[in-house]
Amino acid sequence: MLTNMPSSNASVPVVWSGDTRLHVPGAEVWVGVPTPGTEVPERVDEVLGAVRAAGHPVVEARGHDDTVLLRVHDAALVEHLRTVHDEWMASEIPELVGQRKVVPYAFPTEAMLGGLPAHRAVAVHARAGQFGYDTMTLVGAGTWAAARAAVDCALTAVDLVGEGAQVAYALCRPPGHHVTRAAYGGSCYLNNAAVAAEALRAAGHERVAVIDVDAHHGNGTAAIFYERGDVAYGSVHVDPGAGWFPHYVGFADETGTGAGAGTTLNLPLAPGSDDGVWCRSVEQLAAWVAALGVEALVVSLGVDAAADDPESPLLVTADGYRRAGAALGGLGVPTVAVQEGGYHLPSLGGLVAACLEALGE
Ligand code: SP5
Ligand code: ZN
Repeated sequence: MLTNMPSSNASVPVVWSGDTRLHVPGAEVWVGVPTPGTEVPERVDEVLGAVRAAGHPVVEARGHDDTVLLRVHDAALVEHLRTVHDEWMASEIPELVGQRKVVPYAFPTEAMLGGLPAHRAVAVHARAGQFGYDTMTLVGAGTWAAARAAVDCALTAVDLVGEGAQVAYALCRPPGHHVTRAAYGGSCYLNNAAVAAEALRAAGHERVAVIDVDAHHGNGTAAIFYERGDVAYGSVHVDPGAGWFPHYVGFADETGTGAGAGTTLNLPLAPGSDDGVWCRSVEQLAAWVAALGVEALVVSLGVDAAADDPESPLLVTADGYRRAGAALGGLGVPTVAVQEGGYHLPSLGGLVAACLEALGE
């Protein structure tokens, strides 16, 4: 076989949009210190290059209206993200302190309110903390356009599955799984995976599952579906109990409530976990959703569990991601994979391609 030929005959349509590059994080503020953002536009180029080299067809995202998006998120969050940067730039803040990206500084938590009813904050720099729950996730001039384009990528991938593809992959950026119904954070702005799951429900699949293999627990997706029996959420991630983001949730005792009782499964792993236990965990998640009788699958495909990734202490290899793809593809249900994290530019494209190769077989 010629070495410059695609190494796989697997063919998974890849949906992307050039607009996803418009979000430029610049700094992220961590423990009060601006550090270089790792969720950079070049991530898109790396993944595109790798999936093209592997022979997957690449298609442009089609525009979709807000119908499904507004089933997942509060209208107030969507409106905030759409308008907040313009409002920030029109405020005194850019001239006063030179900050041209939206960064919250105060948060209307129960700790601040102490039971008092919160009024709408007039100052945009205060309102930023109503919708953003951390200081790492800045909103710049292109953030809304990119986040909304990522939603279109996810919705187009769902369309392709509806049109007969067994598997489609959405090259979403910025990622989404940390976004709850009403607040953004964790380098995420709109929850692409939750939108994909909701769109699969709307397309007639009665039971849908999200399997999240990003290194971090997808607290946003988990919360959105925690009380629902029709969308299951399963995740393998670095143990928040070992001190890792999202810190407060993602523990094994979170199993769902109400109609969603038993439809959440968290598999936290110790820092330093490698292919053996990680792949067994992905296989356990696959067996669990099969037992639930799931008819369609969303994969939150973060590749930051990789050994070289700067944002997590897991030690997964490309072979591990290939085995994960095989386990998930083995479910044999219509599947939409959505890009989440993955920050090591030299390797992240190959990790995505390894997973897609097996997922599409
Ligand atoms: C989608 C996704 O993978 N989000 C990851 C969010 C976790 N970020 C936690 C960051 C903790 C501090 N990082 C310091 C590195 C500064 N660049
Ligand atoms: Zn992550």
